[in-house]
Amino acid sequence: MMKGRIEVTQGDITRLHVDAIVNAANNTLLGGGGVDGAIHRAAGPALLEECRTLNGCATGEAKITRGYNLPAKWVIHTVGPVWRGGGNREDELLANCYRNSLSLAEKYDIKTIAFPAISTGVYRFPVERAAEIAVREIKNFLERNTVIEKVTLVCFGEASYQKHLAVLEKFINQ
Ligand code: AR6
Repeated sequence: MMKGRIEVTQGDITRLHVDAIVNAANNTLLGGGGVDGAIHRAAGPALLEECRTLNGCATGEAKITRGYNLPAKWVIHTVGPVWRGGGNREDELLANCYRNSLSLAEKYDIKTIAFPAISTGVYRFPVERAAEIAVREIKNFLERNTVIEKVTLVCFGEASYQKHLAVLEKFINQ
């Protein structure tokens, strides 16, 4: 049953005491702005050192590192698509980010995981459309998986939070 295992919250993902947080990274995995910058700052320089050994990450794929100084034990780094109008496989690539991150979490026996709103910042993916993809993919995954107990979608700012909440309610009620 999916209900109760997926939640939407508002705040700073780097503060969460969960088994893993997901990073909305870029193809280099060598840091950047937004949530990526915040995660690297909070984790400390050892995170970048480990990231250097990973040889980057393709869009839609995911790689895992330790969390270092973060309260989270693991960081799952995924790379969302840059929004280029919607006709360049953006939806499919964003769905892959959620699916591949959750598969990796399952392999590492991760029970609680938090996602930021991947691609909806610097990469300009429309928030509502991204939220629909996120909730659909998480729901589909949780219906088949029994290891992951809780998935949190962490929104930055009230506008993003309200949009995600509306999408989650729609999915739960259908
Ligand atoms: N906690 C939770 N969410 C956050 C936080 C935080 N501390 N900080 C920002 N967000 P973005 P993208 C939200 O731009 O669009 C980086 O430079 C933010 O408000 O971080 O996937 C990478 O290196 C937005 O809702 O990621 C890449 O180059 C969401 O996180 C590029 O940005 C994602 O925004 C990736 O762009």
